[in-house]
This record gives sequence, structure tokens and C-alpha cells, in this order.
Amino acid sequence: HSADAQRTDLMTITRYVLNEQSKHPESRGDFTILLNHIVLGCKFVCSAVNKAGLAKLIGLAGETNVQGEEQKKLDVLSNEVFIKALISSGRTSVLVSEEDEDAIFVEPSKRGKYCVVFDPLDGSSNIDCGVSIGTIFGIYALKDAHEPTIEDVLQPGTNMVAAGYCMYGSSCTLVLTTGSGVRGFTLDPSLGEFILTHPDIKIPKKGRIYSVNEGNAQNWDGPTATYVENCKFPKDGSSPKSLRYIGSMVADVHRTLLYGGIFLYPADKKSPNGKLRVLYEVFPMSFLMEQAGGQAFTGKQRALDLVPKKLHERSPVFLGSYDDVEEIKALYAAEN
Ligand code: AHM
Ligand code: MG
Repeated sequence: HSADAQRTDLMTITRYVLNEQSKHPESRGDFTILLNHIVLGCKFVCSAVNKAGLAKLIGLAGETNVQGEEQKKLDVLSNEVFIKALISSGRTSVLVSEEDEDAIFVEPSKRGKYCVVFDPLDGSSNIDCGVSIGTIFGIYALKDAHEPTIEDVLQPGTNMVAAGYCMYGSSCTLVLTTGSGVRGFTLDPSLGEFILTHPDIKIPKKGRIYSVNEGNAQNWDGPTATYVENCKFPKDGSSPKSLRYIGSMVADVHRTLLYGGIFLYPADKKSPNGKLRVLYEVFPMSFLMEQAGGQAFTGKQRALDLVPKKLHERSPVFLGSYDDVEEIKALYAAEN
């Protein structure tokens, strides 16, 4: 019966992707190989994060990343691991990492048809206190067979062929979309395998949680301020929303996907483009949200329609349950 089947018929992430691949006879397995290398990177980082306190990996590495922030050793390590894993897959041509100012062009002998944009360890300010952190990634296909260029990664989010994140939390969870829904896999540490645990993630149509750094409230614009005020003092007689903010995008988005609600990183007077980076934070999370039945909005447009001009470009983002994002869209529409 089904309980037995669950225990003995394990759907690993590799088996799942191979099953999907078999539906496309023309597929040569490149995506499966690429994903296997991403999964290896996630397992490595998961193990490093779990050992961080013990292994004394925590602490400053004496380098700063491209945004001028101090880099922790775990960031450096995770970045190196992912770059090596992606290049050795033989399936990538251009890589963009949050930690590196310039794109990495893979040497010709190791090139393949995909480009990967990623934040190897997002939420690093949370490392030292053991709060959940994660890796975020998005995958583009090379535009066509030519010498890879920066244009291959300066593509709108709608062109992504896959996106996901891995959360290093109380369990290690990998959430993935390839454009037909959202699945979640949980690492079974005793097997070293990601097992399909969330076969079809759908975000509730409306949520009861809002998630934002309210410390920036004095610098918000009108629609954001009104929206958050309405969360606390609803005008329609409904009960106020709960506030949850971890400050680690992967964890805040993961909760939003599973429980519903809205996650906001708006523009403010000090940061007119918000904080989060379009390519490897806003796009992958927006792709997942839409695939789960939610929405992602920038304050001006659908987030996935942005066309980035720079690798580390930022954008405000409002993402989550369909109805909740509708509300903020209405407030911005009324303003313009
Ligand atoms: P990071 O890439 O430097 O770790 O910054 C990104 C993180 C996100 O995980 C999170 O959503 C956001 O920064 C929190 O920012 P703030 O501390 O301004 O609320
Ligand atoms: Mg980061």
C-alpha cells in the first residue's frame, strides 16, 4: 500500500529529472548532467554549513565581494565549489555569481549549452547565528550556437529554462522549477540523496503573512507604506496579517511558497532599486512563484519581464500569493 511505497520507492531528484527527460526523446541528457552538478554543489555547501561552527569555517576571509560587503569564508568556499561543479559538468558556457564582478566564460573545451546565474550562499549575515541560508540559481539556454557573450545572461527572466534554490535549514531542501510546476526535494542525509517530498507546490491564493524589513519604513514610497499599513490595520474588517521576516531570502521565500502571503523588498529613498539582484535573486524566485500559482511584481511591471542591462542590477520586488500581489499592484497602478 501507499505508505510502503513511500518508504521503498524513492523518487530521487536524478530519477525525477531522468523521468522528465524521457518525455523528450530528442533530449541528450545535458540538463540532467547539469542538474547533477548543481545538486553536488548543494550537498557540499549543506555539509559545510552544518559543520560551520565545528570546522571554524566561520569568520572573515579578508576579502570583500563585488558589492563591497565583507565576505565570510563560507561564501568564498561555496562560490568556489559551485564554479568548479558547474564548469566540470561540461554543460555550461557563461556563469554569473553574486560573488564575482565579471561573468565567467568557460574555456571552449568544457563548454555546453547552458548559462547559470547564481548566489552561492545568500543571507550570509545569518551564518554566525545558525539561521537558515541558501543557494539560489537560474538557468538560461545559450541563445544559439555562437561564441558565448554577456548577452546570453542579460536575458529577461521569462527566458529562464529552470530555476531553484536550496535551503540549508533544519533540513536541506531543494526547490526546483523547469517551467511546469514546482517540486521540492529533501536531502536524506543517511542516503546522501534528495528525495521528492513536495511533488506539486502550489502557493495559497491569499495569505495571512507579510514579510518585509520594516526598519526601512521611513524611506518607503506611498504604495508600499499604504500596503503595509493595510496589513496591520485592514480596512475591510478582515484580521491583520502576521509579520514574519528572517532576513534570509531563501527562507522567507520558502515560507511564503508553502504558507502563502507576500514577501517585499521594496525601493526606498536610500536604495531606489531596492536591494535584491535581478539575475540571481529576483528572477529565480519570481519564476518559482509564478510556477506555483503566485505572482512577482517590481512596482512597475511583471518581474520576469525585466531586461537586465547589468549583471548585478537590482530591482524592487513584491512576490507571493496571487491575491496579495494583486493588492500591491492596484496600489502602484492608482499612483501612476
Ligand atoms: P546577501 O546576498 O548579501 O546575503 O543579501 C541578500 C539578503 C537576502 O537574503 C535578504 O532577503 C535580504 O538580504 C535582507 O536584507 P535586509 O537585511 O536589508 O533586510
Ligand atoms: Mg549573498
